[in-house]
Formats: sequence, C-alpha cells, structure tokens
Amino acid sequence: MAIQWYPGHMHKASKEMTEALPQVNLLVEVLDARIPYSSSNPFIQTLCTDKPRIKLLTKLDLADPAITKQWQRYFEQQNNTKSMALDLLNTDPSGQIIDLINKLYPPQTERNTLAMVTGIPNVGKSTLINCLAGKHIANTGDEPAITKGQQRINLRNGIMLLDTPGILWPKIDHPNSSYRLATTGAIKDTAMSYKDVAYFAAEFCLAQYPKLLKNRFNLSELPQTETELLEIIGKQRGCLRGGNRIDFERASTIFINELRDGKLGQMTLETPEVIDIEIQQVAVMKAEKEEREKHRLEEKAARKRKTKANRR
Ligand SMILES: Nc1nc2c(ncn2[C@@H]2O[C@H](COP(=O)(O)OP(=O)(O)OP(=O)(O)O)[C@@H](O)[C@H]2O)c(=O)[nH]1
Ligand SMILES: [Mg+2]
Repeated sequence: MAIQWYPGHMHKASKEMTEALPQVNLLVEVLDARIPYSSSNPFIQTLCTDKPRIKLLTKLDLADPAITKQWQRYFEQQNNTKSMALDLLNTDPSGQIIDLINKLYPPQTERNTLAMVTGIPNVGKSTLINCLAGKHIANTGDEPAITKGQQRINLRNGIMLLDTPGILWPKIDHPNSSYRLATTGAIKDTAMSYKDVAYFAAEFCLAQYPKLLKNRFNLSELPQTETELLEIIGKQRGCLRGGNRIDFERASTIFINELRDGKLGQMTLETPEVIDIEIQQVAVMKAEKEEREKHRLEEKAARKRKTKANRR
C-alpha cells in the first residue's frame, strides 16, 4: 500500500509559499540525488514556471555517481533550468551556487535578488542555507519536518534567501515513489512501517545493488528473497525474540538506517527512464480505479431498481 504523509503544517507552508511568490525572482529547488524524480514535488513544479530555476541535487556523497550524471543531463535539458550536484557535508559549493544565482538572475542595484529555497522534507535545504550564509542560521536535523515556518536570510551580497519548510503533496500517485521517499528519510517514522519499507528496499537492492549487499553483510551467496535477506541481517545484528525468532521490525529498522546513512555504499533508487514507465503505470492504475468505481455505481443502481420493483 502507498504511504501518504501530508500534515497540516505542509498545507499551510504550501499556501505561504504561493503568497510569497510575487516577490520571488528565482527558485532554488533542492532534490535528493538518490531520488531526483520522487523528490520532485508536483506542487513545486507548478510554482512560477516563468522564473529561473536551479535544481540542486544534494546528498551526492550517498548517490550512485554514474546515475547522478544522467540526472544532471536530464535536468539541464529543461527550460530556464540549471542543475548542480552537491555534497554539503564534505564540500563548500557556496561560491558556485552564488555565481549560478547571479548568472540566472543578474543582480539589480535597487533591491536584493530573492531566491526561494524549496524541497521535500529532510533533503538539506537548511544545511544549504547555512552553507551559503557561512554560519549556522537555520536549524537542521536528520529527521523530516525540522523547519516549520518561512525565514528570510540576507546573504549581504545582493541575495536574500527564503528558507521554507519541507513539503510533500496530498497524494503521492505511484506507490514506488512513496516507498523511495520513505527509504531515503523524507517521511516521518510514525507515518510508515519500517518492515514494509525494508521489503521494498530489499527487493530493489537485491536486483540493482547485489554487490553492495554482499559486501556489507559478508554474503558469499545472494539471498533468494527479501525475507531471507532480512533474516540474515536480523541474525547478524542480534535482532532475536523469544524462541530465537527473528524480530523483523528491528532488522528492518537497522537495514533502512544503514542504507540511509550510506553504510551499504552509494546508491540511487531511480533513473530518468523510470519517469515515463511510472507515469504510464499511474494512468493504468487510475483507469482501473475509475472502471471499478463505475462498476460499483452500476451495481448499486441495479440493486436500487430491484428493491423498488420488489416493493411494487
Ligand atoms: N550525507 C549528506 N547529508 C546531508 C547533505 N545535506 C544535508 N544532509 C543532512 O540531511 C539532514 C537534513 O538536513 P536539513 O538541512 O535539516 O534538511 P531540510 O531540507 O532543511 O529539512 P526540513 O526542514 O525538515 O524540511 C541533516 O542531517 C543534514 O546533515 C549532504 O549533501 N550529504
Ligand atoms: Mg529545514
């Protein structure tokens, strides 16, 4: 089942972002380099499409380098858009980002350039702002929904930044996207089941990154199933319950946290090719749902007609 997380503060933040738009000159959209498609909020895509946009792929250090290059090429083809990949924990790309902002929106003498920093929760927006400001201004943390309200930061170089809370959208269409968001840490723990997410991530890793699994968990043979993999992890990490049974919930939490922290190695969960495939799958799912609903309503109407006829 798909995971959905859209608490009230995100709805409020989306409204406040729309209200701030008239003053905004440029959009800095922060995406997670491990899930550049699933971390693209469709609501943010509709914001000021006529204004220049910088797509920054953060957590470069955790992503598969070859796939990051594919994504950068993909984003550079988009109108009025520049893209850059960043490792904000180990490098300081502030000079390059400021140059990019000034290139896309040349500085005006009479007023600061207002750049709105947007993105999903936990993607690194506040870390980016602290990096650009050269000091700790915005609170950061390794969990979603740290920033709860907008904040303006004057960089004193002609650029004003607008930090915004991480937002998701009311309905994530494809279950894969919600699982990828949960795998990378954009969904609050209380809105997901680690076990469900671990099954999704295990299936993905077994298919796409078998070598990383073998290395991390010292496996000579690759397990055949997700359950087998989680059993091995559970045994190795001492996740046992009474009767020596595996505690799958604990094994799943450990697996997901190690994956998020990059302990398995650099991984990207989707390539640009996934987009068209999953858009088509969503269209099929929607058509099937409509068909089921039509059928349900027809049956309901038939039942009503029958009851009426019986009463006569
Ligand atoms: N490995 C890695 N971690 C990063 C990078 N950038 C940010 N982080 C970490 O990601 C976590 C979230 O960072 P924040 O800056 O708080 O994210 P945010 O987008 O402001 O999150 P919200 O305010 O909750 O929406 C923190 O633990 C950061 O240290 C990066 O490039 N690489
Ligand atoms: Mg923040």
